[in-house]
Amino acid sequence: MDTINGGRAVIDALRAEGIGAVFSLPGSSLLPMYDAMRELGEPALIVARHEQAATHMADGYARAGRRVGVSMVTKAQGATNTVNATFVAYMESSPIVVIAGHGSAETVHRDAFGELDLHAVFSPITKLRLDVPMGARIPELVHRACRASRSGRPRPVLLTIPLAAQKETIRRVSWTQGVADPPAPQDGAVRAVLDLLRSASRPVIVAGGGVVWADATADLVRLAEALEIPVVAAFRRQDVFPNDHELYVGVSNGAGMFTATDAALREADVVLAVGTRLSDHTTRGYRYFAPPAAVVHVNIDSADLNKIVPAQVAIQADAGATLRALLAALDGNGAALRSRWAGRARELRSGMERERAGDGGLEERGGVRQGALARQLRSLMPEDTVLVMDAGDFGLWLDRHFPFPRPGTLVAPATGSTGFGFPAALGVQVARPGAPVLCVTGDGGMAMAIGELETAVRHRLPVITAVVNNFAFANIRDRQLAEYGGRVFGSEISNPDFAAVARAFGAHGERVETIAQLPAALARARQSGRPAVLDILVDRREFSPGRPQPS
Ligand SMILES: Cc1ncc(C[n+]2csc(CCOP(=O)(O)OP(=O)(O)O)c2C)c(N)n1
Ligand SMILES: [Mg+2]
Repeated sequence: MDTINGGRAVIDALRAEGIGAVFSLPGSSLLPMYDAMRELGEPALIVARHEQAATHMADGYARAGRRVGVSMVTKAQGATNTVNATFVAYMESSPIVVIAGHGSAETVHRDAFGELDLHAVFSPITKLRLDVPMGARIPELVHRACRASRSGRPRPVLLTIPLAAQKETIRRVSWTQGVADPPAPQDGAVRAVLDLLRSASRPVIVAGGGVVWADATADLVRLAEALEIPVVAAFRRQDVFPNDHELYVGVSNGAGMFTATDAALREADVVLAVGTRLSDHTTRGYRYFAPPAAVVHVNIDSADLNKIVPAQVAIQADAGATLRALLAALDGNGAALRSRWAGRARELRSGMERERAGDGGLEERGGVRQGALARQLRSLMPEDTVLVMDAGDFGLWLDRHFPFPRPGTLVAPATGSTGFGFPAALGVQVARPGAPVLCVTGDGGMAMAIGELETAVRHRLPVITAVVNNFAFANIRDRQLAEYGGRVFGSEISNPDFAAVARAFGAHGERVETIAQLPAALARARQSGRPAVLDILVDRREFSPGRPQPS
């Protein structure tokens, strides 16, 4: 009989799932799986310096590679360290599998070392929680965990595997599985959408991450062009539609959005919301899309339909399948419909362009200005660069001045979790080894994940990180300035020289004090072929677009 141990069975199953990398921090409960990875040489084992970071890496890997990301962590101590990152992946529909070591049958319910009710901890932040009861069940449950996380709405799955099961000798089995077709819309629903459009005079398309996961940007472009409908990207999902397209009118981001974007959403009478959950940010605090606007909501997860925004037509289906069904039903007859609103998209678009061009804050004034920084980074980095954003106020400048011409080139935390950016960028680089990866993070966010510089150096991940350094949690400080009578408290920080810190870790590091220094510094960073940190000293007094100005 062909036998292997349970740890090897886990790794064989991950390989069969096409998983190329496992992000981890070691613990004794993982060692049979480590031993199998050592022996086989794959998947690549990426060892991080904190389990939260390892799990953000798995998330970045999943989003950039459009496949399952695996975070492998030890028992309770390691598993609970992943909670924030698992929450982010849950809220943002990213398919990760958290594999956690676990106590065995002899110790369960005895509060033994590292024993905790992980189902209770993970139930609000995973779509499924599975415990391996014995070695022989490993292949089945590893495959089930991967499949569940990737199918339907992508989301995290927890899989616990006791050390004893990993040590068991089991029969080697091979696993084959069919992949179900993603759900397509009913004909009646497609006709109802076209009927609604016949009554529209100011329609808008709102597109979210579901379109990227369905790989359906080309279909979205075709539909938008056939109908000449303006397209708005959901919060932090700008890469869903080419931003240089004449029908793109901006991202709905709650604060600092272009007037034209706001107008497209506020004035819309028919809304085609595709592959988005219509979050509080995308709907600007649920103010958009109220009746009499008629909403068509397409989402693969029925739980998101009619949850907050009432939909006239609710379609539980794959974004790509729905876009293609609409195109087929139009059958080249979009012109008749669009005559009612032709020209509106062009008007909105030129309004947006005018506003962008007129944005102040580009001239130097005691530190780099962030509008200029975003523009320069865009023009200096190639089109296929994947931008990985952290959460902080600098993001509002990127939203206005860093356009995405290509789909799948933005990885950004719509949950606003600070500390996501740098580790996620490392996962993105693992998923796309040759691609330029640019991480833009604040000084607050960078310090939250600074130890991962060592991970980047050890695994030779040449991510370029721009630290927007304003010596503050500026998002918080600026609210105190504007809303708390200028009483700044607990939101200003001192920082190390991030460039020197990077060099101490063995990475490339440079300080940038004027925008004129940026092109050469960025070129040297790229040429170094190493992880690189540019510590960019920005104007500390600068307020972000859309934030209330201090009186
Ligand atoms: C995990 C987490 N903790 C706290 C916050 C609250 N918060 C929102 S923005 C922000 C400031 C981040 O500072 P920095 O990275 O320097 O960006 P800046 O706002 O200065 O541009 C903080 C602390 C958060 N969003 N996420
Ligand atoms: Mg800051």
